[in-house]
Amino acid sequence: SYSMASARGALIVLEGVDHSGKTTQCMKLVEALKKHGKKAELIRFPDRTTAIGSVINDYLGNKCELHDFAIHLLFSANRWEAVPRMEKLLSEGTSLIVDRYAYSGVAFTAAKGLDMKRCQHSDIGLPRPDLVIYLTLPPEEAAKRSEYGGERYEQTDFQEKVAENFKVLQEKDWKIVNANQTIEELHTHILELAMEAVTKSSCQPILPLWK
Ligand code: NYM
Repeated sequence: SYSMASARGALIVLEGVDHSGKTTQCMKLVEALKKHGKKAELIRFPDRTTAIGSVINDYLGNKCELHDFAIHLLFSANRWEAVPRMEKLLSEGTSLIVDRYAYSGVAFTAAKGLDMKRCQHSDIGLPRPDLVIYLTLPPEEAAKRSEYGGERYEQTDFQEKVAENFKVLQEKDWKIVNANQTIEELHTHILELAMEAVTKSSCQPILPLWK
């Protein structure tokens, strides 16, 4: 008998500077995809629930200091430890909506002055997203949004450097979306892009990132 490969899920990443609305949009997107009969799950990086994630959480909360490259590698390891679960879910047909990925990893560490290529190295070979949605927002606009300045990295000048780095990492297939619109307007646009990606990627192989 023939075994038909069943449709895999899509790997969809939302990126953007802090307070661009990624988390809200990721949660709404998962719910909407489910309503449309698609299997979908939310994944966020850093995943603070693991042992590595708890060190990252302490670092972000200024409870400990780490060498810039050491914390960079922990953020990267926090993605690698999720890969087996991600691959399993994707192969079972569940689409993954990912709140930040390797692009945040590189954009934030490189904003401290580390070489961008060197920063990319530890994430080479991760599952490559089928779709990257990049939310843009002027940093001054982001700063107006709630609770800015709580964690490490939450300063306008640093966020400007991060935004510049995202531009360097940007690939031609990224969807750049202006986050300065209502939550519902933004959601409608993102859902449309995601539905398209779910359909398109279902019979395509998962490629390695940055290879
Ligand atoms: N961040 C996030 C990094 O510096 N490197 C990474 O690899 C990732 C995934 O962590 N300011 C930074 C960006 C944020 C901070 O993320 C916490 P969030 O999405 O606010 O929990």
